[in-house]
Amino acid sequence: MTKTCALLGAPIETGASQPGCIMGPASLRTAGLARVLGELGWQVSDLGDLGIPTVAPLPHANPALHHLAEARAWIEALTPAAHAAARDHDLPIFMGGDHSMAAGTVAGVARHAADLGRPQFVLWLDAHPDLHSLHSTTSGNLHGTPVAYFTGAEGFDAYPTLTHAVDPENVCMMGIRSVDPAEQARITDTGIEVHDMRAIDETGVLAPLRAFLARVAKANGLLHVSFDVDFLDPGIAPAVGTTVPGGATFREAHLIMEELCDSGLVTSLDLVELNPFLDERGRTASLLCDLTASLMGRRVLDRMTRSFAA
Ligand code: HAR
Ligand code: MN
Ligand code: MN
Ligand code: MN
Repeated sequence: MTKTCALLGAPIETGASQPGCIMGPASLRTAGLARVLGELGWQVSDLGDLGIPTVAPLPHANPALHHLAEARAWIEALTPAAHAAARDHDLPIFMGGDHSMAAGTVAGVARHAADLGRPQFVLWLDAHPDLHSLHSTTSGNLHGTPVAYFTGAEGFDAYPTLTHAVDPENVCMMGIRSVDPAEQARITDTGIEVHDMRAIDETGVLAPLRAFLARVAKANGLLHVSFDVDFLDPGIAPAVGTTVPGGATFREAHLIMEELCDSGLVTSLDLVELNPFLDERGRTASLLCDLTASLMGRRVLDRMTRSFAA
């Protein structure tokens, strides 16, 4: 049966310090994401872009916070939209937008998992763990907070009440290389599985990924992949406001996507933090399309029939 994929744009940029992510969904469309997935045999529905109404500023005990009211409104819009997209399609793709949107997309897909009576897992591909609470962030940039929110951490009274938290044990992070002290403390407290870039240098990406996928399969879990552009090395992916040197290479990133494809376990995807204002002739948007194609079936060889035997 033909598999269905939805594209849903979330042009949010108020969670990041630099403007530009508002153009992310448009850039992914221009790069041909729908066409590429259609050529791979997916039935693609572009659901357009979500939006929020104009909101009044929300005061907060942490005076550093930027655009709290907008973040709250985006989560309110995204959570039911992500829930419906996960219910109605085999693989919804949420096109950002900055990473604050994952508070809503993951809350929504986790609600769908709960409807099915199955656990929700999250693979977090990022330079950053995004584990601040609204009280611990010192930059006040809310793209640094979604994982704490969707794992049910304290300190989110100003965000919509979370109905279905993801168990921190069901989260796996790869590519991490910029961690603030409050985030380190939360990693230690929760025991979230974090493979920083040093670990990837030591083991490669496949061993930790396969171990995580085996856990997802054993639990009959749903798997959401949240792909932050700054997971990639800035040399291949310049279109992001928060570049950190020493990121994933072209082949490390494709190998993760190819392995995820072979697993058949991925049920939803975020493509976030693409800032087209910082791109070079669309190369980062094109790379994201190609990586998504690897996740969704593009391959060089038909490996099932490949054989080195005589
Ligand atoms: N931890 C830093 C902060 O809270 C940087 C957060 C940057 N976040 C993203 N998303 N780019 O991963 O300000
Ligand atoms: Mn589904
Ligand atoms: Mn992020
Ligand atoms: Mn990041």
